Amino acid sequence: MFLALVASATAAIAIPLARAGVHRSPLSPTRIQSSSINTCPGYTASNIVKTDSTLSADLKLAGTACNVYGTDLVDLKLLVEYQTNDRLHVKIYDAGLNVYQVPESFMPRPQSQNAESSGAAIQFSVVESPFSFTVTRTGTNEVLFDTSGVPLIFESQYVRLRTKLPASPNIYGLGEHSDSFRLPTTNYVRTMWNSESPFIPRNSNLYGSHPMYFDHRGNAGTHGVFLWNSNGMDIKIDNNPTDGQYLEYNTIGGVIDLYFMAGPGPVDVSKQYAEVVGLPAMMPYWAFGFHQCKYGYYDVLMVAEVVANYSNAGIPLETMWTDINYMDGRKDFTVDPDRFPMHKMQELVTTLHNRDQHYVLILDPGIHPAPNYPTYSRGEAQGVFLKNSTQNGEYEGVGWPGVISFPDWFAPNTQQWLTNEFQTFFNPTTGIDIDAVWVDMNEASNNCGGPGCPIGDNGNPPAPSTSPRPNTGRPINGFPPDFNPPKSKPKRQSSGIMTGLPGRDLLNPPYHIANHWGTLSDFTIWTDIINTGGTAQYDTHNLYGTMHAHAAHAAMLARRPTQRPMVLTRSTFAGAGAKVAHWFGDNDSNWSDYRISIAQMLAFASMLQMPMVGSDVCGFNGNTTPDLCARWAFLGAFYPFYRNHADTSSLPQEFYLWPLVADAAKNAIATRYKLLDYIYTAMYRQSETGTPLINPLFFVYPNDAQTFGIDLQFFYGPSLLVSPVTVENSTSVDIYLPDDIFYDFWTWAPVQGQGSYTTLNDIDYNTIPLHIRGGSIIPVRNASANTTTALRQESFYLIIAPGRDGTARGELYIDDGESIVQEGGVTDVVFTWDGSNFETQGDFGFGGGKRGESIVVEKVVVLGQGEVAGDSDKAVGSREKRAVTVQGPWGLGGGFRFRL
Ligand SMILES: *[C@@H]1O[C@H](CO)[C@@H](O)[C@H](O)[C@H]1NC(C)=O
Ligand SMILES: *[C@@H]1O[C@H](CO)[C@@H](O)[C@H](O)[C@H]1NC(C)=O
Ligand SMILES: *[C@@H]1O[C@H](CO)[C@@H](O)[C@H](O)[C@H]1NC(C)=O
Ligand SMILES: *[C@@H]1O[C@H](CO)[C@@H](O)[C@H](O)[C@H]1NC(C)=O
Ligand SMILES: *[C@@H]1O[C@H](CO)[C@@H](O)[C@H](O)[C@H]1NC(C)=O
Ligand SMILES: *[C@@H]1O[C@H](CO)[C@@H](O)[C@H](O)[C@H]1NC(C)=O
Ligand SMILES: CC(=O)N[C@H]1CO[C@H](CO)[C@@H](O)[C@@H]1O
Repeated sequence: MFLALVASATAAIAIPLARAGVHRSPLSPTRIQSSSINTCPGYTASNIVKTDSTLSADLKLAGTACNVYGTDLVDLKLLVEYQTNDRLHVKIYDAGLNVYQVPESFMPRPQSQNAESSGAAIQFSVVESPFSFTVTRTGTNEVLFDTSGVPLIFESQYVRLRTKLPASPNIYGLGEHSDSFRLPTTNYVRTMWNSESPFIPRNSNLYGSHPMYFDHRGNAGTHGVFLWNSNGMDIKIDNNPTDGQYLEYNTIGGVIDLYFMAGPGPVDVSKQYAEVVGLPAMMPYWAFGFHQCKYGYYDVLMVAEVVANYSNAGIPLETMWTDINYMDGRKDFTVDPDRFPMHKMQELVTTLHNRDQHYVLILDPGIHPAPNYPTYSRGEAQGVFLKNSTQNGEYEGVGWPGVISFPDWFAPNTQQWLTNEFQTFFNPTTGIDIDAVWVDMNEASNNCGGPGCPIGDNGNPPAPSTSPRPNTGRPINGFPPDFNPPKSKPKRQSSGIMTGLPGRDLLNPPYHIANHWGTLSDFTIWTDIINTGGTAQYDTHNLYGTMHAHAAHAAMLARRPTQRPMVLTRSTFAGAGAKVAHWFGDNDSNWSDYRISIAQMLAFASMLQMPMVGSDVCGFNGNTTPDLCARWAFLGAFYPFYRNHADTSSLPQEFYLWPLVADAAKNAIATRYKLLDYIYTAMYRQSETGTPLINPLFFVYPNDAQTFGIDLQFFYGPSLLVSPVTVENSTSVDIYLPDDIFYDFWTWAPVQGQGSYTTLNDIDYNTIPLHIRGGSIIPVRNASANTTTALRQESFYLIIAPGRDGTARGELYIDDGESIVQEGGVTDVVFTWDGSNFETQGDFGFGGGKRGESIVVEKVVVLGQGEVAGDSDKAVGSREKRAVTVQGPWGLGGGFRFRL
């Protein structure tokens, strides 16, 4: 949630007036001093040394320094590594090794496997003077990257590198943003600077930074380019008659540390990117259940009431969340003694657990420096907080509890301190036994970022926020009857190697990135604050949220060492998916944000290797409407992470509140749950190989140019095409069907795609257009259930959807759903269909676990075999006629086969 906006409506927090003005102003245009930037001399390469798998060279400034946005560095080094046959690493860095580089402690860089350049899929070549380089695809000589357009600029506070692109390129990625999935190619700036961004403004930097793009060229292949640089930057995509089409990096620090991934297909690029930043973390099975949250559940009874109301409405609720309302004065690791007393919180969690439901609480990074607050005093004693750069005291900002100190994730005791706080407060017997944790505000949000804080412009210190706390006067005693069921000092920056050049202006660098708030430090930790070890927030700002989330992950792991932790974080950096999940922040209850949520999911899940993502269903800010919420309930059922969440100032939007929405949600959740093992299998595959669980259409049809821009339809898992209604009050949607055979998921009718758009009409609010791609075999649970635990007792059936060649293939992975090490064995099978023979092959190790869960396949239905093939009649009862059913049951204790 966003502090300032809420505060202005309901809370007593002081927002300096001048700053409030800043954040409403539009983007300040980047100041390009074009008169002098054109005089930059570039570099000359010399001493080129080649080995079978590397190339190195010295780069020397080729003339008089232009010093446009800092001081030109005279001596650079070039290092090129053919790391694998499909991955090329190109690094340009200062010979003195002073310039900041993303620390290995944050994320280790991938090791080179020393591939031979002669066998590599992409080739590097260098031009010595003026220095430039190209990367080309072996065999076709397609030029993928070419920096010869303008000279390299490498200054103390500005680095520029430009590559030529083909005309009208298909560029994707560069998250996090709320722009189109295929990025604009004219006058487009993607700024990387993590920021709290209420209403997820378009054309702006949002909560995360992932300087990774996909360049898809249809038949000519797909490649990816990742810049391993955490500094603030503008990535510009533009064209003009002189320079043609280009992409240009403009960073305010760091080095050029590029990874080229050769593809040749889009899925290959995703997998190769996972090799660079890490395979995504596997999530617990229950995390795919339906989640409910709202900022504004003002006491523990209300939380219980929501749970009870979901059961009464017959809408399965897997996990209940509580926002900052539970805290005492908004302080982490405390409970409001009146509204959320510890003993009632424990009763709540015990009851939820007895019902096989789960519970999650929020934490913010900022810690209120209060005298009788043990979390703070323990942290202070261990030196875990960022120090003020001008004085010896702690650096202070403003957050929900009022004044806050910020943990320094680079300090040696910070992890230990946080782990101890988790062990104490979330202790299963003496504390609150949460199942996952949610970390917010970690960009880091600072309601008083900028000189003059924490004393506001009006001269008053900020007051703690206690909003909203309506005085209900009700005693906190019994839950609703229907809730209980029958069952150290900072170091200076110049000391270290690669920790940052000395003498820079860390608050106001001469090159202004287009941060939507204004200056770098606005609404965040001042960028001149120095971390333990000597790096500056100026350089590490974009890592803050991920480091917070990683620390929470380690702390959760310490609590439950054998179980997969789930951590949901708002702020991310490239590679965060290796440990944590993400939601897309404070969107609006609005059709535009409903639509853009698909593009955001596509970029993160399919390209940026952060598959466990989703937007707040029904919208966070503002009031939703029943028709939007009903449609969103269904769309959200096809996000990997499915949570309804709203702001405190928004009207309640639990699914049970409107019959239209309840009806939609019931079918949406039932459909999601029946397909849960299918998506869990896809998630497992991504966590093992990087193969994405969500796919844009062009990942499946890379040569079909009509798919390249589609961001309102997507493949959920490898085989299910989701085509939601995207317009208010509409009951129709134009969908693109590639030239292939599909089957309507609901009616099983075969649908021949023509490589064109077709209009679907009469789409009720309690359904969503869903097509199975021919060539697939999908495992489905026979029936849905009220919890994912109960779901696992349901048997399976398989749907075979033959492709045009008559064959089909599918997979099913089953494990115990939560353990890091699967001691009970796993089932990981491939189903194949050759047109008449069905076969199952793989491992059959999962025996049903301690609860005796189902591993039975009841039946197999083969689509496209029935008498009414081609009929798209939706009449109930005609479905079975469209398929041949082969009745089991078969146990998945071993393979089974049959012939039709
Ligand atoms: C739960 O349902 C009851 C009965 O419909 C209603 O009065 C109450 O407001 C609901 N509570 C919440 C928090 O939705
Ligand atoms: C789910 O719960 C509802 C009531 O809360 C109940 O009517 C229904 O039978 C339950 N479904 C299953 C499959 O247990
Ligand atoms: C830095 O420390 C000085 C002296 O204690 C204090 O006046 C100032 O407010 C501090 N600034 C921040 C941002 O904490
Ligand atoms: C959606 O946004 C538009 C434009 O900002 C606004 O006019 C409209 O009221 C919003 N709709 C909802 C449901 O909030
Ligand atoms: C959708 O329907 C509602 C209720 O009838 C109406 O208030 C709203 O204006 C309609 N929206 C559009 C875009 O037609
Ligand atoms: C499968 O589900 C249907 C209802 O959806 C139920 O009638 C049937 O008994 C179930 N089969 C098994 C074996 O559980
Ligand atoms: C119209 C809409 O979708 N709601 C808002 C969501 O956020 C964007 C970016 O701020 C706004 O432009 C929309 O008005």
